[in-house]
Amino acid sequence: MVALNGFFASIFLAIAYTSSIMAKSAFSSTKYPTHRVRNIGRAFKVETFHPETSYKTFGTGLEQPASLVEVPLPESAVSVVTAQLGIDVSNVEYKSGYKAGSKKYAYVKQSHDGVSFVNAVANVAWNANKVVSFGSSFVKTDKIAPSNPSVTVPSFIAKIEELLEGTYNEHPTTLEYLARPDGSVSLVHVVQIQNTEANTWYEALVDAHNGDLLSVTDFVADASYKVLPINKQVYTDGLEILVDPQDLSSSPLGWHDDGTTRTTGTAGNNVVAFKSAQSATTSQSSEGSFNYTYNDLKAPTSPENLNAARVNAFYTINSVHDIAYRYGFTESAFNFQKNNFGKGGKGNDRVLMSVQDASGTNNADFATPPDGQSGTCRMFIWTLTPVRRDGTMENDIIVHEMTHGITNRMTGGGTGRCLQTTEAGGMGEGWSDAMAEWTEQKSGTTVDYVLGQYVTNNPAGIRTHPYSTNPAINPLRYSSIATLKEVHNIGEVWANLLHNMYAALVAARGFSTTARTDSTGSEGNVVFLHLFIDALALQPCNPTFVSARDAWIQADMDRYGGVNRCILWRAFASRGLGMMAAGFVDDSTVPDDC
Ligand SMILES: *[C@@H]1O[C@H](CO)[C@@H](O)[C@H](O)[C@H]1NC(C)=O
Ligand SMILES: [Ca+2]
Ligand SMILES: [Zn+2]
Repeated sequence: MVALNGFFASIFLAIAYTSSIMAKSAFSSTKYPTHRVRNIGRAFKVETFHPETSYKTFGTGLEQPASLVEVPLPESAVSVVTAQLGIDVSNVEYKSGYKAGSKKYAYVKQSHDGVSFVNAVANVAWNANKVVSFGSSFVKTDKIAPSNPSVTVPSFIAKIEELLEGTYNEHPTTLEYLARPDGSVSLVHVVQIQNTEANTWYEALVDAHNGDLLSVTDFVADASYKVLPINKQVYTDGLEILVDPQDLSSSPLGWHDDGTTRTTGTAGNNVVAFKSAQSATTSQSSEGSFNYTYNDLKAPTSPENLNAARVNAFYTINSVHDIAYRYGFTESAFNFQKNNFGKGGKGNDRVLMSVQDASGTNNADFATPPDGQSGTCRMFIWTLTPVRRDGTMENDIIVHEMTHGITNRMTGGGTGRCLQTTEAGGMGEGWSDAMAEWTEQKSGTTVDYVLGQYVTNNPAGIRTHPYSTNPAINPLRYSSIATLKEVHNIGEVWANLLHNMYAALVAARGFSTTARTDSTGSEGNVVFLHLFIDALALQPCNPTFVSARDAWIQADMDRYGGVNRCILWRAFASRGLGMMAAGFVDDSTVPDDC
């Protein structure tokens, strides 16, 4: 990028700078429309049932009696349902409906003795005051349980919590009827059971006459995504279909719900991934599934590839949101969300992720305005290979960009103004590379790390050296900055310091394979990311290497009582950022007790 907006930080300044560019189911498919078997927890299997739905459409529509045309929607809905089914108004409960131009929609539930049904519903649609469709899953009630419960919620809650491996979340319980596969109707207590660690959230339907668990609603069944998993780096590592990858501790309503709107496309509370216009998102390929296959022998812009790219962008930005949230990049710490759920900070600033952005090539960038305004990421197509490559199919680039948003927001309190000096901007590039590396290290053996090798089709990637603890592979030291002028080159020095710190912490404290969704461990990679995020909030506006180092030492004191102090000092000192380092002159001093 040449003309840089002040807010934008690109993955590398210009292509010329890189010296080395060469340029489910155990039952028959006949039950698919009405049943679903879910495995819950370690050993529990439950089959849920939804009575068969009848559906009629009426072409140009059924005339309604003139007397019904002007009545409110609930009344006309109930009258259509009672007429269609030949039942009494006391068996129909209006639920919701709305008007859109000349069209009207209404949704009702079956009801008995004033108790509504969970799974017996009907819907009516009108156009120009004529009924155009009617759907119903109402059931017979000749085998229905009494409407007065004989067991209470406290009498069975412990058993249900154990079965569903979660805890009751205090959401008010309800009493409803449940239609059963054998034609009977049971009275149920409806109770929400949640487990934020394991990412589960169920509605338990418990028999109100004997306390048995009869069915569940799975609130988390958002979608499956064919993507490059966050711990993989590049397209050639292989796409996988991931089911429900969202972390409900970080995104309580999942990735497609902002509390007002629920989408089935690549737009949600944390990010909207689009091309050209924010409305140009990718929709599910089938219900609950984003199953698009990227083929890099075809142009990135071919329709299937574009869809796959938007899905991967949506997935990766959401994943970084969820990981960083666990470690402290929350609403009150100025993160990017549309709805903040009353948890502080300013909302309405989800990330706008522009995929295959037409304004550039061979790069990517991220603009970080203040908290309350959306971060904007632009991903470009790379032109260095005969068939062009899409930066969106290389996760290190997406994670690098999203991390600009994290560091720019968390340094200096959400203003977006505090990584503006060359030195601080350089560290910004370094943190971004280090975060990409953090997501991709796979074991306690810390391996050297290269960035940008797929889009450039060059194993050496886009930086001057791999990140490495070996000075023969990466010789960069604090003093190297004296001769480096460009932020990405300065960033390499910082990223390599962070790589050395990471490797030392993992060598000393081990490696957690669940660090992305569990920030409570004592392993080195968990400790590293805590200190990374904590230090951002601690450090001054426009930090230097020296003040950023001091913030890491302080972060360790604050969170861990300083137990990692000597590990950190030795790592810093090994690359010239010892106690007396100043003015880009190396120093290898560590505290006396280290
Ligand atoms: C995804 O799509 C492929 C190709 O269309 C198909 O073979 C596969 O079964 C689908 N997988 C899922 C889980 O939807
Ligand atoms: Ca915000
Ligand atoms: Zn960058």
